[in-house]
Amino acid sequence: MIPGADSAITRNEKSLIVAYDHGLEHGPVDFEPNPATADPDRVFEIGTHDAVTAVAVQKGIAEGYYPSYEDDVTLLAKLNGTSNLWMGEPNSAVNWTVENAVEVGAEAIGFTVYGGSNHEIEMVEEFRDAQEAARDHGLGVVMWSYPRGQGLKNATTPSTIAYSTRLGLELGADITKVKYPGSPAAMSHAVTQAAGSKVVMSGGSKTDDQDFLTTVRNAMDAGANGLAVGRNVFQRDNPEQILDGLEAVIFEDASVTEALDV
Ligand code: FBP
Repeated sequence: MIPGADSAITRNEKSLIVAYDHGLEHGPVDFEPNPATADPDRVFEIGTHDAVTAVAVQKGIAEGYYPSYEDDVTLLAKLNGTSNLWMGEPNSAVNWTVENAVEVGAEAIGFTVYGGSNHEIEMVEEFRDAQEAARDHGLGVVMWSYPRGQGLKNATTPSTIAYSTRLGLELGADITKVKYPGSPAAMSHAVTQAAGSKVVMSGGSKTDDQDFLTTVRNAMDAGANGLAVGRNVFQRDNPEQILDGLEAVIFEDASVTEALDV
């Protein structure tokens, strides 16, 4: 990690990234709870909320929609991604280059690595190329570190999540995005293993306000640097309202009760 490489997508060392690559990763089913969010314009509007430090999208969405928001939204280019139609061992196609992302206006890149997959070696080598190109262009690097594959499908055990954050550190990510490992103690262990590189929590499937803000509060108390969230924001009827609460918890150190009241 290079201190400050991620400064474009952090505020006071913390991040609130809105992830919007779900149309590729999960398909249109993720837009059903809030159908307006099938329109990327709606999610870029959500991304103009003061709390949001970056919006993460795939190439086609960036090329087609980001030009209208470049003054108000920081772009995180999610470089690889695979559809839910793929039934093989976990893998992720590299869909655009860092150079192309820079042309569109990206200030950071995002890259998934499925540690433990039969494709881990090639994914890590692809990450190497992207990480080094990002360094050449002064872009921050966020790793979606999601161990899975073979006997390890969707593993969120404390030891696996600690290994996830460590992979991010070892391979040169500035920020590593991991699933919540289930308890503050487990998150704290994962943060320790990141050894000063940043850790953000993945939002996961939609939960109610109290549960979601409590998990985020616990992650922050365990030393996490924020959140990269999709469904728990854009599937809500009022995404801006939960962003008000997240802003309070992540940037203003508010309690859950205070955040529910903003
Ligand atoms: P959520 O906050 O909706 O969980 O999104 C985070 C994210 O990493 C997205 O960027 C991505 O589309 C999705 O989760 C992938 O989740 P999975 O691979 O576990 O289905």
